[in-house]
Amino acid sequence: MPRYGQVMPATVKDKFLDARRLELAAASIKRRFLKMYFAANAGHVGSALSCAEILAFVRLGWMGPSDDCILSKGHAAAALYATLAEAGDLSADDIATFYADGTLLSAHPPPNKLPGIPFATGSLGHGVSLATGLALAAKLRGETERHVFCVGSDGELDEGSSWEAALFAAQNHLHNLVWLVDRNGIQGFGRTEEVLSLEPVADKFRAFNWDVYAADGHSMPSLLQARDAVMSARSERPSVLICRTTKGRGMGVWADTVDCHYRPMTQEVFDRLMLSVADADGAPTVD
Ligand SMILES: Cc1ncc(C[n+]2csc(CCOP(=O)(O)OP(=O)(O)O)c2C)c(N)n1
Repeated sequence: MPRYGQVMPATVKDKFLDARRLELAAASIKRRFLKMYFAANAGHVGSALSCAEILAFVRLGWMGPSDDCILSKGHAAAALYATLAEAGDLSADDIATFYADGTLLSAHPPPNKLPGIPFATGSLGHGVSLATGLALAAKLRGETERHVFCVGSDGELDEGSSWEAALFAAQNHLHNLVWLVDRNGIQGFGRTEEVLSLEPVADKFRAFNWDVYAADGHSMPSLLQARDAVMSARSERPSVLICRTTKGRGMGVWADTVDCHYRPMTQEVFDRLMLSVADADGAPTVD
């Protein structure tokens, strides 16, 4: 199994895949992690389905070889492992160890053991601090081309540490930092707006001196449009991309519910989801 820092062979790691190829990559990533979750009889499927396109887009459609990406919502680890497999950084044998005794592919990403995963994540509210540190280091070293991405959740915006990092990043003009928020509107025990209201979240980020962008987090054309807007802005501010998503997209009655956070898939739900991403010639059509 490769360790972080080694040079890996790439299969689909061409920089800036176009929308169609990214859609196919996202469908393949979903097939991979659905099988992983089903074999492990594990939960967090809805969280992974929420950010599958975002992860595929960042890692296969935006990141360059010297960039970093932190999955702050570490409970969606299987989506990250599947994305790394899609990029050729993990093998099918690696993937088969998900959740097994002694595996490196644990329920939450382990620190500095796998390619593309420099830190452990899963304790919510810390990923963006880690990303902010990497972005500051890159800036201090004069690595002007290097970007740092953080894929986070909306629930972890309840954590004060998220907003401390936001203040710090703006203060230090970390224009090389891009935070993608998976805005599915659901957190551990209910809807975000009922548990601890975030809206108007875009205005909050603006007040913290961030550049704010919005996208449909399941649409590659929308995400690519946002990427181009960020890259052409030439701003001194960090960027946040608020991605509207559906938690558990495609899970039938469990979609957009707290249930899809915890429940392992039944055979019926697994079959339905696999069918929805089965057509290798078509974009996933799960609504
Ligand atoms: C600091 C911290 N508190 C609690 C948890 C337990 N936990 C795991 S996932 C989750 C909430 C999931 O909601 P969200 O963060 O919005 O993620 P998503 O809906 O995108 O899966 C919680 C509370 C945690 N991982 N870290």
